[in-house]
Amino acid sequence: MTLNEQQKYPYRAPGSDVQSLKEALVYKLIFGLGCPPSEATKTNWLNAALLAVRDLAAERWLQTTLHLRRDHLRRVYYLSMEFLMGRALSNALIAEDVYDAMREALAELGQDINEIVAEEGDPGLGNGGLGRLAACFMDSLATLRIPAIGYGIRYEYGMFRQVIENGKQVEQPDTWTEQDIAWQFRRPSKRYTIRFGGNVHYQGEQCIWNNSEQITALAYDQIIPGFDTDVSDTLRLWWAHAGDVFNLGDFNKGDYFAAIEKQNTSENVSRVLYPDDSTTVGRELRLRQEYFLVSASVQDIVRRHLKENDDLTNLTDTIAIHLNDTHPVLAIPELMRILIDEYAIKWDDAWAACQKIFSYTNHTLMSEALESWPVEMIGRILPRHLQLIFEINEHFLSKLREQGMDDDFIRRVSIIDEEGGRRVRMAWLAVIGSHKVNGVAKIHSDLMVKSLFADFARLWPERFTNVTNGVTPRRWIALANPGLAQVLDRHIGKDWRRDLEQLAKLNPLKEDAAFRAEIRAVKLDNKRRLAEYIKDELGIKVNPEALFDVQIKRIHEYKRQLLNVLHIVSRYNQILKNPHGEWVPRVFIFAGKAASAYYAAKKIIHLINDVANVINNDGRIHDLIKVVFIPNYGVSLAQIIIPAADVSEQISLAGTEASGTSNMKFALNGALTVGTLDGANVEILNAVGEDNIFIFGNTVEQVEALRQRGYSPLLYLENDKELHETVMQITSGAFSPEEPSRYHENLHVFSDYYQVLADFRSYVEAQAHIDRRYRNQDKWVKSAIANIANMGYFSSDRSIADYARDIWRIQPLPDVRALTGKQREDGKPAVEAAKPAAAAPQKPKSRKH
Ligand code: 26Q
Repeated sequence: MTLNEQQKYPYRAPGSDVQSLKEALVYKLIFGLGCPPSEATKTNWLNAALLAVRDLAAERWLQTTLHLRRDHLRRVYYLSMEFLMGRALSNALIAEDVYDAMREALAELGQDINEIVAEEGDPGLGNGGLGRLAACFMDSLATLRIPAIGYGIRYEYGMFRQVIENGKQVEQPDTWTEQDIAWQFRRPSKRYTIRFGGNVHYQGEQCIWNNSEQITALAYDQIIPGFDTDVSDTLRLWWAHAGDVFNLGDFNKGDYFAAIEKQNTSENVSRVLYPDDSTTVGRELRLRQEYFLVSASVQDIVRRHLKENDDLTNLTDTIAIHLNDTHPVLAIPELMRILIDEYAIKWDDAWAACQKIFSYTNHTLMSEALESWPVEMIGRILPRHLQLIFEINEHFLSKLREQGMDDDFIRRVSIIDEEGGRRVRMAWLAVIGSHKVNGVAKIHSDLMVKSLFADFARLWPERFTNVTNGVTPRRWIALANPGLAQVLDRHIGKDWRRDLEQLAKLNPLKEDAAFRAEIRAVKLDNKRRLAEYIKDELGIKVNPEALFDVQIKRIHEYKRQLLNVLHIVSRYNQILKNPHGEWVPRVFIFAGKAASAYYAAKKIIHLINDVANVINNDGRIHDLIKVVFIPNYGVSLAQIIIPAADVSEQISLAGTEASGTSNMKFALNGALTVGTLDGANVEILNAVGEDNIFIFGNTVEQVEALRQRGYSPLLYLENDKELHETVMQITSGAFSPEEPSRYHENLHVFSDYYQVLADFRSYVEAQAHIDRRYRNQDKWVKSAIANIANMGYFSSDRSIADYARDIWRIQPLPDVRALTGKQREDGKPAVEAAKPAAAAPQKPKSRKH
């Protein structure tokens, strides 16, 4: 807090030593939660710990805000329909550097920190990669001292809970808000009216939007503490409240239930996350959700700007808004609406501002996942925005006509798709309204300008760029793999947490047998931890000495879990034929959710479980293969599984996986990748070297050539006996004897859109190569170390530094401590910079390693 603030409103800042934390825990239990310590449940202790560590973070958080307000600094706003944050407590303890102190404090109070940490639910406010990327980015933004606010929706029901019944996925509601999470601040004063429907008319120049249905967006804030810095950022999640629709008219008519019903439909907006990341559902409620997020956020952004500045003339200096995929792209017409209709700014000025302010990340090239909405639906729900979209399009197209572009080109780049029912192409709107558009891995960004956005890349080549994804080393090593973290600390120091390129120092240690033994021991420990989890959850015993082969991600045809299953079945067959061969015992581990309406993906889950059931119970193979499907994949489960993996399966059809991010987490934790030349695998290959990764399968060019020629899956069946046998077994019911036709027609192997059969042989060869390599443990561990050592580039800190420099043009905040030191004439550091002295021991020196 500032000096003035401290004098005016005296307070005692919390301490972070063991004794202070103990006192804080007990204080929070009694006075925060009204709970006698002797009767406290694990959840009570969890909430007390969350409140105590929140106090530690809150001061720096407010300080960041005051600083920004005073200096009118530029901020980044990251708009995303999804944030998969993972558990908050453990992360905050790491960021605040009080993990060990809190462990001791809890222990002295008779509590085990592991149990308390595990008590916290894992808010599943996202589908997969895109949502987790947003979370890694928030962590890096704060750590890099970049002033930022993430905006999202506080869904009442996040991603469904997955249970497996008789081999099949069953979805259960995720009621995460029932566990009252002490980490978030409710902000009753931050509320905005969001309008839907109604009609528009003009009064002179002025456009009026009337008779709309209205709901209220309420803010919930979460502190994002940066690691080893005095800066904290904010995640602001919006929650829908019916508020004003509870209208007097209905009440007076005595129609109490009509009023309640209306309230329910309005509040539906933040009720549930759409659990589908593959096809755009086209549901009206989803469109309402997108607008709800966008409208609340843009209103909040403009309000904040006007609080800190006199008018809107310098808006483009103070804000950068980033669109995480097209889901929040209505932010563009929403900002246009506010500037033009509410602040009477001229069209050209408003549009120029938008183009400076917005940037957009594309996460997929697959046409079925590209958003487009019927013109009719947007017109009904957002009549003013439809007008604005048409006008944006008209301005854009008329310029092209002036430049002499032909009709065919105009038709292709028009925001409105006129074929088969008029639709608004959201990606087109995003490209036209942004100054930068990026893909998420080199190959993906290249393909993006060659395929999806080829026409736009001809118009504006400089607009398109690449920012390869990254992952935060704080969660994905320090938290998930404490054993590895300790080894790293001992050998290369602690700085890798903030500067992941430090890992390169491990390269020479490959030759050190003692170091290799340490790395092996850590891996074995992690495998034991996972084996225990599998025993507890599934009752299946797996051998931690076996090779752990892992594929965990959304279940989707393009990710080709089916290819993995075909290999397992063919390996099973080979073992039965040659039981005394040199087989490396393997545990095949799967986890992942299928969209609830995605029939083929659900069938794949069923098949994995059927195959597991037969193989796991076949005594003839002497446990050489175990197959496990671990239910309810999410961030917390990933933290247990990834550090235990020997092999990471990244086997999507080349050209379909934009980047992948679990591939990075695995390699960073010393797993070797078996993968296609797709997404970030290509860059991982370059980083770790071809001896330390198993690449197989057709390239993007070969995939395309096969498609052009007319892909024929039968050809592969005819030419590969082993493959033929495997496919026939599955489709004739060898793994589903109680229902032999279960996989008759559902596996799509005969259309095989994702060319599973074409890559089968090369995949099986790569797997044989893996066996040979694994038998030479020394060589294997050297490769594992090569992976860890060369993953420095894939830190989300590097990604965010790229975005900050090339896209957002934003500087990190200066170190407040250093800055205030300079401001004083006597050269002494200002009090503002230091923690208040009384009862507030300065952050332990260990912070500065
Ligand atoms: C869209 C409209 C309606 C309903 C849902 C959606 C929707 C929701 C989520 C569409 C897509 C998603 C998620 C996509 C996603 O996670 N993509 C992944 O993004 C990662 C981060 O860039 C990449 O690493 C992955 O390759 C990419 O698949």
